[in-house]
Amino acid sequence: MSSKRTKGVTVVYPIVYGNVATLLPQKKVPDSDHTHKWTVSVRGINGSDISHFVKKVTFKLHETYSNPQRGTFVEQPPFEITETGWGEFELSIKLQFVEPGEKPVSLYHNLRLHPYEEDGSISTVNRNKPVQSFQYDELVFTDPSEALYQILTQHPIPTLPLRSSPNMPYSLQAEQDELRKIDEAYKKVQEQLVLYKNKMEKITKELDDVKGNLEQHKK
Ligand code: SLL
Repeated sequence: MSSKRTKGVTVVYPIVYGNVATLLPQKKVPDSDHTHKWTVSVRGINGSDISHFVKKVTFKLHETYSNPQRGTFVEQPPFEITETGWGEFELSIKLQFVEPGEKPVSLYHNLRLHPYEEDGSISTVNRNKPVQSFQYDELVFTDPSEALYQILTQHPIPTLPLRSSPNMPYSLQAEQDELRKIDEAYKKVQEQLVLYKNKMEKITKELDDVKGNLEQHKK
């Protein structure tokens, strides 16, 4: 493969990674305290195959998993692993590309097993329903090698639809909404900062006044 780099070119490939989890029927795994079955996966949006440019995906699990499972790698699509367990943890997903010169990319995912309510409590009503936790991300290849550029552009790169639908929550509209929310939250934080700064200035002034009065009394 040619490792010559294509200068000034950026290829963006949208992906989705995360997990689904289901509650295990009790006593499903003999002699174990495992409560859930889960699958972690990474693929292109719309479930598209990424194996034309991804060579290997390594899933690194929590240290409570025994050694063989802890660093499981997959070299064929689908890039996913299924395990059972009892707890949630952050796992890493390392992507290596078909072009060895291209730096691997590590993604981090909080494995979710429980159906959480808005307030953070675990929903008892939805306890038996499968839980899903996925996130959208973009692989950004800046100045990729010529070979990788060829591979990436010879296959269709999925694009975000304009609007979300029940089985496709990611869209340009959702991206805009998210950006707007971040912007609003940023503004709110700035406003709060000004408020607190003013409050602090007032309190410092009051404190100085009290100190001044105290000095006057001492004299
Ligand atoms: C917790 N901080 O306490 C987390 C750690 C680890 C989950 C969760 C191991 C399974 C096995 C397993 O499920 N680990 O022993 O094979 O919730």
